[in-house]
Amino acid sequence: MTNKNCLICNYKIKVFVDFGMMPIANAFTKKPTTNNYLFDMKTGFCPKCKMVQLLYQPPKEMMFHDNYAFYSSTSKSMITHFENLSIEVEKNYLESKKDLIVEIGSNDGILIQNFKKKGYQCIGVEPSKNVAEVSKKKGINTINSFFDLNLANKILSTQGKAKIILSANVLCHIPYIHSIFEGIKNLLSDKGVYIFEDPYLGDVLDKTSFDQIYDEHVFLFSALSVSYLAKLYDLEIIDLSPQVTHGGSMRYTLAKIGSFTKNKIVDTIISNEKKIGLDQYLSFNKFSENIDSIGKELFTLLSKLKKQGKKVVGYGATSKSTTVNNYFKINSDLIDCIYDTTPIKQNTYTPGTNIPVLSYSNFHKSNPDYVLLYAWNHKDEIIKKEKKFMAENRKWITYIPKVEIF
Ligand code: JHZ
Ligand code: SAH
Repeated sequence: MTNKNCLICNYKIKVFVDFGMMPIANAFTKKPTTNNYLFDMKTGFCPKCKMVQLLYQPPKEMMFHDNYAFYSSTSKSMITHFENLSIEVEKNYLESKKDLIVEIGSNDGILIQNFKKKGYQCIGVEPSKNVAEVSKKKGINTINSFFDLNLANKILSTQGKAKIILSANVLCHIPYIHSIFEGIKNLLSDKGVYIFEDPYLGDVLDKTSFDQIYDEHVFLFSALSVSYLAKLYDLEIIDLSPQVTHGGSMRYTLAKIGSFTKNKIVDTIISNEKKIGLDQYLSFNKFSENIDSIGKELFTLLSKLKKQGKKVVGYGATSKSTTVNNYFKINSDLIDCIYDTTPIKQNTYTPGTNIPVLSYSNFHKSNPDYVLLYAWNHKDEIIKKEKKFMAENRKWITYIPKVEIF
């Protein structure tokens, strides 16, 4: 059950990595099981509009529901990142406290809470009930639904046009992206902006961060593919800003064509994308080879450490780890357990590989020899936090951009 044509422009997609059957990345189970829902995970490139995408994504309700396992505020550096984003948005685009700000995929309120504190009119749209509840408890007006054209029109008829529409690590999750863009086109005021950020294709290829590919991430954007998409809705990219978050992201600012002066960086980044081949199918062959070498090296290293009787544990039961573990066949024979700070993930088993996920509060008692850093995108924050503990003759293992012990 795969889609052979591009979700953006309907052109025939060219496959570049076939991950095989994969579980839902955040489907942690209460008991070990071999009975997971699996889907065929293939990644493809559209030679026409340059969009990188999954050929199939599980139904949205299977991924985003009443027990969604990812709570945005588990990272201190992400809290700071979004606070800084709100300062920039206020400085560059907001004019009056009456301006309406709508955030798509507001999760526990990590971003929109900053605008609420500043006294702006705010709406968060968040379909996963448990995280939406956290946002509601913060006093944020949160609509517990999926954003689409219908919801955009409903907000428009009750609240009027939005000055700012935001989404962070959300747009790349949504296959019905045409409905989202139609909704944004209607809801956005003529002098409004849609600002979103998502993992950046350029970084994914450069760092071989293949684990950004899992069920939730149906798209991997570039400025090239986003500008094609925006144009279909009379929007254009007026600004781009590379971010270090999630291992390398891009912040895109979109507005109605002609309503703002375009920052020069937009053309610079687009020409650079052509230079590095983000518009060419051939560029993805190397990526695919790199993934396989990382896999072989990581599996060999973990098997060797196991034979030597070393204790290896994981750090951060990330969504990304589901791709790593399932594609490379890393299970509880190689990794004793994974420690994580998120209560809903604790005392569960990883999807498809049944590695126990335990409370972070036990990490320091566990006395590991090696710690596999699944949450590599939070490396700076985590290394700083664990400096003292890891100094006691323990080593980190990473696999992005290459397998390394440090
Ligand atoms: P983290 C999720 O990806 C899913 P994930 C989603 N698809 C997406 O795009 C991004 O987020 C935004 C834990 N942790 O941020 C918390 C510690 O235990 O890499 C999390 O479970 N100790 C929406 O899941 C996990 O690690 C710590 O000190 O790949 C991190 O998940 C820190 C910092 C985190 O996102
Ligand atoms: N913005 C936060 C949350 C990212 S998690 C951050 O950057 O950390 C992705 C969120 O998007 C989830 O909470 C999920 O429930 C939500 N989501 C998925 N599809 C959506 C849709 N159609 N409309 C709004 N939110 C959606």
